[in-house]
Amino acid sequence: MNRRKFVQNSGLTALSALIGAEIVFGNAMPKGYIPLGLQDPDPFKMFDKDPEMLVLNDKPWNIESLAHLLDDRVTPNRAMFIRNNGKIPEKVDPAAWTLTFDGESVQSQKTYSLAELKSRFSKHTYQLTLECGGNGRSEFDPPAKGNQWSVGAVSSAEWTGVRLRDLLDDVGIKSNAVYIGYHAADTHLSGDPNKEPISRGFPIAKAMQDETLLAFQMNGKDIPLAHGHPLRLVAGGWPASVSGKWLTGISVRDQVHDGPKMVGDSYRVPCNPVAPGTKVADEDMCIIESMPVKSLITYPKTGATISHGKNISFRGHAWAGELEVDTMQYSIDFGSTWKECNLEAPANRLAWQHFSGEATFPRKGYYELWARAIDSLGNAQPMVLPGWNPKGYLNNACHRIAVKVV
Ligand SMILES: Nc1nc2c(c(=O)[nH]1)N[C@H]1C(S)=C(S)[C@@H](COP(=O)(O)O)O[C@H]1N2
Ligand SMILES: [Mo]
Repeated sequence: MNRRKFVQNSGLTALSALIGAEIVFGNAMPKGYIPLGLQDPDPFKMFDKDPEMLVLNDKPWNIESLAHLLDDRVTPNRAMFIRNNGKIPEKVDPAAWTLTFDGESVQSQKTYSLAELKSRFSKHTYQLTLECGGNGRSEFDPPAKGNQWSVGAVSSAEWTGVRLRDLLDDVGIKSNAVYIGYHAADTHLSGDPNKEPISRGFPIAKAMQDETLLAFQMNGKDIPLAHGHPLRLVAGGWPASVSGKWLTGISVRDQVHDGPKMVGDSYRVPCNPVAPGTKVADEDMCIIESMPVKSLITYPKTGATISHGKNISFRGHAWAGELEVDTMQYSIDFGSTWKECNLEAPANRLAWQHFSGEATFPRKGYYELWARAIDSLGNAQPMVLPGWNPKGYLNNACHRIAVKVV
């Protein structure tokens, strides 16, 4: 029975128990009425998120983080954005969970229990940066449909699991394998059980990387439900949409995977730059692979006030998809001049890198601190919005914070 029907059919005593307090004038409630206290679950409590985070959508749940909440080196659950395309599965039983490998390019279909996965293959832990392809979408003009993410759809947690590669070796794949596609237990918003909300994937070469995991832990504990409990595909450095949550299947394909959100404008951008608002033909759209170089100032919080004569210490993280960040720069004069600041090596490949520095301001007044990362191939973040695309992906413009010196 669905929750709404259950609540509607419950008597006063049961409703009071659900709310956790006696409904004092309960006899005056219209029949079938759902008390507000049960209509609006507090998403911050439900998902254990920082109450400062922003709910962009509740059907499905999409919750954005803020730059200053992402200050930790390893992102805790409390500050991690949630991006869902469908409904979070309601019944998750790790003891009965299975993962099935199928598709044109497996030797034969094979199913593993979660327990088997954990006991038979070696465990690995990596810190992996996951950024939604649509992070930064809110700045595009003409605007793009979809969640209006600002800068907070990125995380870098520690994921523990087994290597997808080890499983593919165990299953046995044919030499014509080119791509994998994931299948998951979340359900389509329409309620149609035969429709997948999302089923994406990546080329075999990405599947074979050491860091591509079938993860069952995040930050040393069971993965929180909203982030894919009990099993999740995690492939850092690519749009986070390839990291399938609530993983139930992997199809090994002899062609580019064609599940929902692999085609059309979804996670694809014009192969060559186009003028804003252009209609782009399907064959001129390319699948997003490695994410572009980007950075985030996580301290201080934008709007910081400091007294004149003091230096301001700042810090944050930088990442560059499959590449490393090579140089980190900052500017206090709207990008006219840049100075280099400290940049650390990543904890491992595909983890974000920490930067820190001290800025000196010449006199009292309003300033902006801008941060710019440059990757190992010399690509720098653009100071303003990069190339327009129909769905507003890949905005890697420099992050900026406001600073007042008084
Ligand atoms: N099964 C499933 N996996 C999914 C999604 C989803 O809706 N269903 N959303 C994807 C998208 S678009 C993103 S950006 C990331 C978000 O991961 P998070 O919610 O753990 O931060 O999960 C990806 N994996
Ligand atoms: Mo995403």
